[in-house]
Amino acid sequence: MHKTILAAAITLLAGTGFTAAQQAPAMHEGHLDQLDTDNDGGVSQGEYQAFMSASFARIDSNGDGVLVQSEVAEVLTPEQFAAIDANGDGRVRRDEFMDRVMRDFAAADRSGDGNLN
Ligand SMILES: [Ca+2]
Ligand SMILES: [Ca+2]
Ligand SMILES: [Ca+2]
Repeated sequence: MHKTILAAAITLLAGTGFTAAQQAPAMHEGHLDQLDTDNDGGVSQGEYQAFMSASFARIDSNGDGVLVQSEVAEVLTPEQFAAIDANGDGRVRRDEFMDRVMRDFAAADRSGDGNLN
């Protein structure tokens, strides 16, 4: 799950200002490199959070702080959307989104050191 949402977010943000510092973002195995903004070889919780926060803002095309199915249609499958929509009201608030992706971060951080690498 975390990989699909993350991959969707990276694809979405490729070519936007967020990745402007990268010349030709590698879209292969090295996905996480794009999130490693301090280039220490790992993606910290803060780096991940900043990326996902930017992703949320990017997906929220009308800027009302809530994602609805029509906004995520090109990014997430209905199943992914439903998984993020914790209370099942068909709307994903920023806190629902961040809660979900930060739990994905924790799940992905197998070594538990607060860094993905
Ligand atoms: Ca880093
Ligand atoms: Ca919205
Ligand atoms: Ca909701």
